[in-house]
Amino acid sequence: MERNVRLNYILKNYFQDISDYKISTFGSGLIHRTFFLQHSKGNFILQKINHHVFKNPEIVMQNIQRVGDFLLEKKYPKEVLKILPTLDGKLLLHSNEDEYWRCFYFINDTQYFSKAISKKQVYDTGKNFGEFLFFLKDFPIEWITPSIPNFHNPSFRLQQLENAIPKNLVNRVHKASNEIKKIKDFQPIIDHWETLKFPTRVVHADPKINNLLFDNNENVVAVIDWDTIMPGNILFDFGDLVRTMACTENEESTDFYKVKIDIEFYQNLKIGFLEMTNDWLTDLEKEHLELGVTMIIIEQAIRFLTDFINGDIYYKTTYSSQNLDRAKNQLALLFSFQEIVSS
Ligand code: GN1
Ligand code: MG
Repeated sequence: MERNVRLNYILKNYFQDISDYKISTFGSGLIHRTFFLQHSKGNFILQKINHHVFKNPEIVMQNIQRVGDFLLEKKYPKEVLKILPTLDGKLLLHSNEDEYWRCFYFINDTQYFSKAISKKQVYDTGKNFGEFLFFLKDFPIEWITPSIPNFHNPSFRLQQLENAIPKNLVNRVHKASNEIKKIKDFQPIIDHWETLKFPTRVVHADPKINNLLFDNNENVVAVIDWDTIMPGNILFDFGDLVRTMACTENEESTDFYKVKIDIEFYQNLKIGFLEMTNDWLTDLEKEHLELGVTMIIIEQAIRFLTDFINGDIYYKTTYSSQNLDRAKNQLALLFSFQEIVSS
């Protein structure tokens, strides 16, 4: 179908009148296709869900709805994602071309960043994110269905890499040999992590910097991208914040020698995060915050490298070695973090 005809078909499911609207691509997500839609009814985020990644989009939308209702009831003081249902009342549109679409109300007067810009910003982020988790602390785990099984599981991800190497589907393994070796050196730490028995909590699972909306004063207005909210280990959430907020370069940077942990940012983030979580995290969790950071960074490096070896089937790319570069970037960040924690 031609682009406009197709968009009109999608929009007709959401609005009676589609004679006048503006639409443009939006954001920097690596999974879905995201659009900013301006319509007389308001501003919206229209998204085509990647259903190869999220194999059950209905579950994703149901989770989001339940989390939103819960946060509203608890009087969570920040913005809550609000779904615009289709005209016939559905949270999700399954199109005649087997695509899955959804629409959210746009949160106006906000901005997002791909790299933190100030100590205040990272402190606030730690605190606000801690607050988000605090408000979800009593969310009944059985109300939510994991949208991606084994999403944060470094051993499982390492196994996926091990499986991809002998297949060598697109003949790229030789280009990744240094990174494969560096990753395999982490096997003992990953094995140790597996032996630790952390509590299962409701977590966000993708709290990277560009999943936070800020106002013009750098205050967090909303935690967005709730697709992966699921039962899990809170240390991955803390780790992902550090991975993306306390770094000197964003995850797309290819100036690998510049990719480092900013110690002051890291400390500020941790102070903010603990302000909201210290009272209710277990000692085991608090003792392993740093290991959580190591685990999420190594896991992210593994995921990018595996996708490079498999031929870029998971993450969006714009050039052929991008996933390899992303893995290199994450490994540089990991080594910088290790230097900090061992000094
Ligand atoms: C993906 O779609 P986006 O950019 O929010 C990924 C995260 C990764 C991230 C790396 C469902 O998130 O796990 O950390 O890319 N989400 C999924 O930037 O795989
Ligand atoms: Mg995401």
